[in-house]
Amino acid sequence: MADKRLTTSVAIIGGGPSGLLLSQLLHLNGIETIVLERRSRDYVLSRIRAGVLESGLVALLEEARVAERLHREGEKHGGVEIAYRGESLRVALDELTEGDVVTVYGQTELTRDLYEARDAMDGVVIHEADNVQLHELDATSPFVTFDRGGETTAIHCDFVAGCDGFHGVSRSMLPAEIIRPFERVYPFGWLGVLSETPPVADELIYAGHDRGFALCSLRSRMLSRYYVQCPLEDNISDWSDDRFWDELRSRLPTDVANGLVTGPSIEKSIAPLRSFVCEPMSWKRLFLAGDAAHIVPPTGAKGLNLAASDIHYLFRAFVDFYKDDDEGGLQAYSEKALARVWKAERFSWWMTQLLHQFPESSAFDQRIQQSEFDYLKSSHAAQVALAENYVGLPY
Ligand code: RFL
Ligand code: PHB
Repeated sequence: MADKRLTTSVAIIGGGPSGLLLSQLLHLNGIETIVLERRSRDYVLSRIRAGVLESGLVALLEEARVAERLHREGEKHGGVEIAYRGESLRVALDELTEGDVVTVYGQTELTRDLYEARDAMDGVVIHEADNVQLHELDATSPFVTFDRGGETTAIHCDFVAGCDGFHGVSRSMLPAEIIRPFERVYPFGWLGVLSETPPVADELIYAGHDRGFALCSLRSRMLSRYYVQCPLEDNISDWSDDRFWDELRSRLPTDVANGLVTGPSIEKSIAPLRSFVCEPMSWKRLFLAGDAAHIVPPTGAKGLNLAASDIHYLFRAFVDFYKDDDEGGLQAYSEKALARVWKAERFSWWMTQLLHQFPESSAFDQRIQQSEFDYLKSSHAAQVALAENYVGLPY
C-alpha cells in the first residue's frame, strides 16, 4: 500500500533530455505531467554525452521555449571532416543539403536549460525516486509507484512515458510475447576526454586509422571533447592523460596532430558501443522514447537527435488525444517513430563500420573499408547521402 497518492495525466519515467523535453512540451499545451528520476539533479548534470544537434531538435527546443542560450552559445557547423589513413575529406553539409547545418551544444547544457524551464513553470520533477514500478498498464488508469525518504508514493495517471534510458525499467514491462529486440554489440568502446583547451579545428574531425578510430569534437572555443576507440576491457586507470594525448595524436592527420593543444583532462570516461532497437515502442498505456527504446553507436551523433524525434511524435500524439479526443497519433506512434529510428540505426552502423578497426577484420574487410572511403571521396552522390543523414532526415 502506498503512503501517498498523486494524480497526473502523463507519468514520465526518467529525467534525462527525453523525459524533460516531453514534460516541457506537454506542460506548454496544458497537459499535466510528473517526472520521476532515479538520480539526483547534480548527477544527471554531471554526465558528459552528446554534442551535435540536428536542426529538427533545435526547432523542437524552440517550440519548448528553451533555445535562447543555445542560440547564443551554440555553434553552427556547415561541415565535418572525415580523415582516413592519411587522407582527408571535408563534407560540406550546408552545400550538400541546401543549407542545413548542425549545432554544436552540449547535452549537459541542454539538460540544464530544460531543468531551468521546468523550474520556471513549477513543473514537477521528483529526483532520487527509488524502486520505480509500473502497474496496470493494460487498464485505463495505470499507476506508478516509487520510494523516497522512507515513503511509498503512487502516481495515478492516464499514460506512462518510459524515458528512462537503456538501463531503465519501462522497456521490461512490454510482455515477452510481443517484444522483439534487435541488437549488435561492438567489440570496442570509446574513451572520451573533456579538456579546457582550444579545439584543434573549427569543425569536427572523424578519423579512421590503423590504430583505431578517433574523434575531435568541442563544446566551445575553450572546451574540447576528444575520443579514441579502445578495447572493451580497458579501464580509465589504464589511460593517463599523456597516454591519451599520444594515442589521439598518432591517429590524426599529421597537420592536425601538430596543432593539437593538450592539457589536463577534466572528465574521462569509457562508453561501450551498441546498436539496439526494441519493437514495438509502445504497449497499451506505455510509450517508450529515446534510449529506453533504442541505442546507436555514437559515431553518427544520432542518439539524442533520435530521442528528440520520438518526443516530437509522442508529444503531438498526446496533444491530439487531450485536445481533440483523437487516439490516432498514439496508435501510430510506434510505427512512425521506428521508421525514422531504423534509418538512423543504419547510418550510425555505417559510420561505425567505415571508421573503426574491428579485431576480427580480414584483409578483404580492410580493402572494402578503404574502397568505401575512396568512393565517398570521389562521389558527390555518396557525400550527399552522408550529409543528409548527418544533418538529420526529416521528421
Ligand atoms: P538518458 O539520457 O539515458 O536519460 C534517462 C534518464 O532516466 C533515468 N532512469 C530512471 N529514472 C527513474 N527510474 C528508473 N528506474 C530509471 N532508470 C534510469 C536515468 O538516470 C536518466 O537520467 O536517455 P534519454 O533522455 O533518452 O536521452 C538519450 C541521450 O542521452 C543519448 O541518446 C545521447 O547522449 C547519445 N549520444 C549522442 N547523441 C547525439 O545525438 N549526438 C551526439 O553527439 C552523441 N554523443 C552520446 C554521445 C552518448 C554517449 N555515451 C556516453 C553513451 C557520446 C557519448 C560518449
Ligand atoms: C561529442 O561532441 O561528444 C560527440 C560529437 C559527435 C559524435 C559523438 C560525440 O559523433
